[in-house]
Amino acid sequence: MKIEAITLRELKIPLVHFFETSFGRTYTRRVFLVTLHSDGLEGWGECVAGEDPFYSEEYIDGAWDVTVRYLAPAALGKKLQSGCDVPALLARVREHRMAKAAIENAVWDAEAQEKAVPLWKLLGGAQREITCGVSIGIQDSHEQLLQKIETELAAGYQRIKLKVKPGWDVDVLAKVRARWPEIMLSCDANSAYTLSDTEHLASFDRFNLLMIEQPLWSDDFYFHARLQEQLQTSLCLDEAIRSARDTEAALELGSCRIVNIKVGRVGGFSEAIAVHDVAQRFGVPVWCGGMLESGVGRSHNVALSTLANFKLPGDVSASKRYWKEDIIEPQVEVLPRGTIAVSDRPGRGYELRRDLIENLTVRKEVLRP
Ligand code: OSB
Ligand code: MG
Repeated sequence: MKIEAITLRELKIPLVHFFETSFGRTYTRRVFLVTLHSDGLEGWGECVAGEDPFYSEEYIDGAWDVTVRYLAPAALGKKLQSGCDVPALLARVREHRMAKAAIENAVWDAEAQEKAVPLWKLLGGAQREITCGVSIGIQDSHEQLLQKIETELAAGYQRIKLKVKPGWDVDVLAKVRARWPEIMLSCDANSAYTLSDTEHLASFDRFNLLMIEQPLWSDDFYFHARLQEQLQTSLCLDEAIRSARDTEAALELGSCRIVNIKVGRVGGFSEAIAVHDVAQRFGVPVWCGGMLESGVGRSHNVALSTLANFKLPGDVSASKRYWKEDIIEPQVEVLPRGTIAVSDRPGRGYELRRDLIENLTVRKEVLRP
């Protein structure tokens, strides 16, 4: 396929409920979508960068800028066979993985349509139903948190993940465990602790957590390995894993026993598959993380989660947990048993609601060779 034009779009969509992590609170998601135009086909991708460079160094306005100045010009006018060809095209630009992923994933999205196969099959998926968890942000009170957990468990979600930070951790986990001794429970610190918190983090062992996600620095493997030695609970890395090479380094060092894969964080589907394969070789399970995606990114996360080593419930939850109306049709729905059934339709398996997308668009730029 030849890339004839690329459309960038920013949508502004209010979240149904604010989302708070150790780095801040979000009420409205600025959604950055990329559309590739090729031979009458449209491939869509989502750049999952946040509004601010707090989760990682990428942020929407920076991603937009690097896409306009460098990434789109490197792709425009090129003839490609598949999504696998994209990393080489963009390799001259260092990092900016979320911006690159939006373009690469849009190529995969178009390729699946062109070949009339479901995207999940094109990626090498093997599971017809994926298991789902939820990530629950820091709340204004313990009561509100318990109420939220109750709602999500009633909806069928198989794993509850709580955001934690110093001051919102042991008391919260103790209350949740006292009420639900058996549920699959994990926590995510988004780098809120340091090695001097080792004893404190070791005290989480009594909560029988599935994992503690990214407790230490966002770029660290070595000190996570030192911490892992001191804990019974498995560590999981999110922020620190940016590539298959990172995954190999982390697993050789013993920095974690579980890996979170976010396709944006690692730069696109090709690298996400490579991360998955490395973890599989080490016998380490992976799960699909989330970045408060709109339906475009969400449908891509669903497709990725069908690969065989996605063995733990992901943060890939129903559209309605995030949005009053998602921009795809049907919405992503979670069955009462806590799974999403994967569609056999060609492509991403969800249609775009173009009128809604148009109405939500606050910025648009069309780029040509
Ligand atoms: O660390 O997994 C994270 C959201 C934004 C940034 C980072 C993270 C998250 C989530 C939400 O945990 C996952 C989701 O429901 O999309
Ligand atoms: Mg995380």
